[in-house]
Amino acid sequence: MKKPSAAGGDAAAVREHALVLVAHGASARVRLASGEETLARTARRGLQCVCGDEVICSSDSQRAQWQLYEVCPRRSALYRSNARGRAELVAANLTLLVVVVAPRPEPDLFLVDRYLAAAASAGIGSLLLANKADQEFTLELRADIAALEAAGCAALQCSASSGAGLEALRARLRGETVMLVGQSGVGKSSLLRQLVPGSGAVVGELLKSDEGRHTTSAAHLYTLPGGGALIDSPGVRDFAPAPEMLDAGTLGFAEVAALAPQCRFADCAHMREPHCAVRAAVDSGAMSARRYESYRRLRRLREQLLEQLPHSQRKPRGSG
Ligand SMILES: Nc1nc2c(ncn2[C@@H]2O[C@H](COP(=O)(O)OP(=O)(O)O)[C@@H](O)[C@H]2O)c(=O)[nH]1
Ligand SMILES: [Mg+2]
Ligand SMILES: [Zn+2]
Repeated sequence: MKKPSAAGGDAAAVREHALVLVAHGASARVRLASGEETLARTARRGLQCVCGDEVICSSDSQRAQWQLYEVCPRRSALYRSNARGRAELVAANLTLLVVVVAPRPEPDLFLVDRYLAAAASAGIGSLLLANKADQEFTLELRADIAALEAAGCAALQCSASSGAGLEALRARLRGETVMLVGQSGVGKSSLLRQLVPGSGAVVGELLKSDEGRHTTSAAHLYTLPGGGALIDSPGVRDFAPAPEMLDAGTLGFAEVAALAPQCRFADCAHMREPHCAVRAAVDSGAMSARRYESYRRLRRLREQLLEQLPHSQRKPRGSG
């Protein structure tokens, strides 16, 4: 039986801001402003939250059952594209995307570029992290990393197994909301264990009370010991940016953004147009040919994905 209350039954309700640690269907593991962690169920259909979201939760006065009824405005949102070109929200409020590469498995630099492009287009900072510094880096990989640095991408080296470079990494991550991404096998889980002691045991436990469903592929938010947060997203391995979230003019390529004002046409796509400063920079060696090839591939991928979308959903951003 419901307790009668003076102000329309809501008088005893408690409201609190909370941070989403794991989101899964209609429920989420949240950390309340008080520090308490609890399960909250979304109050209505269509209310979508993701890892990293700030939300408002409410409960009865016993604080036993929490409902999640509002998602606070996001400072940033990282989207991926599903196979049909639709945007899927991966994580909210990230400030730094850490793209991990290693000598093995064979690096996929085009995947790295797609992550960097998505981060730049979303206003999220990025860091290239070369892990397994205890192994030998080929000349080619060194050159690829140098080209990314020349394009303005910050880079660090470390080894999750030897510990080399981890202090500098911790210092860089302090206070940031970070997501570690990269190919399977580059060492993301190993890095997580180093950066968040005890995190290994937590995976898979966070939502155990949620109808026994498993969440091994769901993103988890961990608190960094020095302040800040780290989101581990095992579900994001291959990655295509959501086409309508990419900056339509530059696709998030920093070199292209820097060169584009010198192209003859203001809407130059830097593909076949005459007097294109981007292509001139590639010809002169000022821009990496591999990065430019990556730009071209991403432009084609973006077009393919946009074509699959219904017209109403094509809302190219940027370039005006
Ligand atoms: N030599 C070396 N091996 C590493 C390093 N970091 C991770 N590994 C190994 O690389 C493999 C994949 O690591 P894991 O953390 O599971 O990669 P993930 O798939 O990105 O999560 C494991 O065998 C790790 O022990 C490192 O810095 N140096
Ligand atoms: Mg892993
Ligand atoms: Zn151009």
